[in-house]
Amino acid sequence: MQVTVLSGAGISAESGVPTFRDVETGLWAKVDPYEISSSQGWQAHPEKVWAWYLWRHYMMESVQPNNGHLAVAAWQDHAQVHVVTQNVDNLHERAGSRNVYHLHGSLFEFRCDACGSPFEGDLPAMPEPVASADPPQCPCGGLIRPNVVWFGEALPEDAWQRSVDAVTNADVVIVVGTSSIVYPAAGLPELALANGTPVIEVNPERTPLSDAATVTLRETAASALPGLLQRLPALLR
Ligand code: BV8
Ligand code: ZN
Repeated sequence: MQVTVLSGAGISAESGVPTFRDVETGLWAKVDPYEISSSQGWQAHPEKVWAWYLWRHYMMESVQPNNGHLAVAAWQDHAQVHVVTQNVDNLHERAGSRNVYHLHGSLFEFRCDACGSPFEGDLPAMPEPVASADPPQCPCGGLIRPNVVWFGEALPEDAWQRSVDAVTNADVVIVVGTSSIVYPAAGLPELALANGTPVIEVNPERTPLSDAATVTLRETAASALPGLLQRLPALLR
């Protein structure tokens, strides 16, 4: 059996990683996450965008995968599992998932904004979160940026293609912890449904996907995912 998981920030919420929604409450309440995660934001104030990403990068050292990530990794003993994630954290990999496709890039890769060469240097330290910090410079003079996909930027071709294949070949698609409003990622569950593949949504709140999903569970990732594989036959009857 092939299970494809589509995950968003909500799967990392119980690890203590703020979701895009929570961000408005934390240190970044004054910035709009959609503005700071855009190529316009980067062009306008790279030092603010750099500080936000570097803080998020370092924050990952103090959090752990939760029972939701661990359940998805454990499913690999019983099924072929592919994880398509909108998250830029590394918690799926740290939980043990092997096939992980990052549709929106990663906090753990950096590149030059001008010549595109990967940045292999030492990252500047960030003992505590700050609102502004100058990004390192590439020898070519360009600014170093995180390898994440900002609003208005194209998704990585390879991750996108692998994700479309993983959805097309799935026997069931489990959509967990995403508000399902950002495209083209949010189009993947629609592709599954159009192929007649059952889609199970796990989210404590309703989303634009909830009405179309085969099953929608108003539960959190860490509580719903551990027992979900066993519940599939009953859920999909
Ligand atoms: C593209 C990476 C084309 C960075 C992200 C106008 C102008 C320009 C573009 C557009 C436009 N109109 C539409 C678009 C397209 C745009 C888009 O969809 N915009 C939306 C706002 C309408 N998309 C793009 O721009 C994409 N690129 O289209 O390119 C193109 C093609 C060719 C050439 C050039 C260009 C790029 C989009 C990627 C943006 N980058 N992230 C970073 O992470 O910093 S998006 C980011 O927000 C996430 O990755 C995710 O995709 C999105 C939403 O976040 P979620 O993960 O869903 O999290 P959220 O906080 O929203 O929700 C959390 C959910 O979890 C909630 O539902 C909550 O109930 C639930 N939850 C909470 N706790 C739990 C839980 N669930 C389970 N358990 C819990 N405990
Ligand atoms: Zn360069």
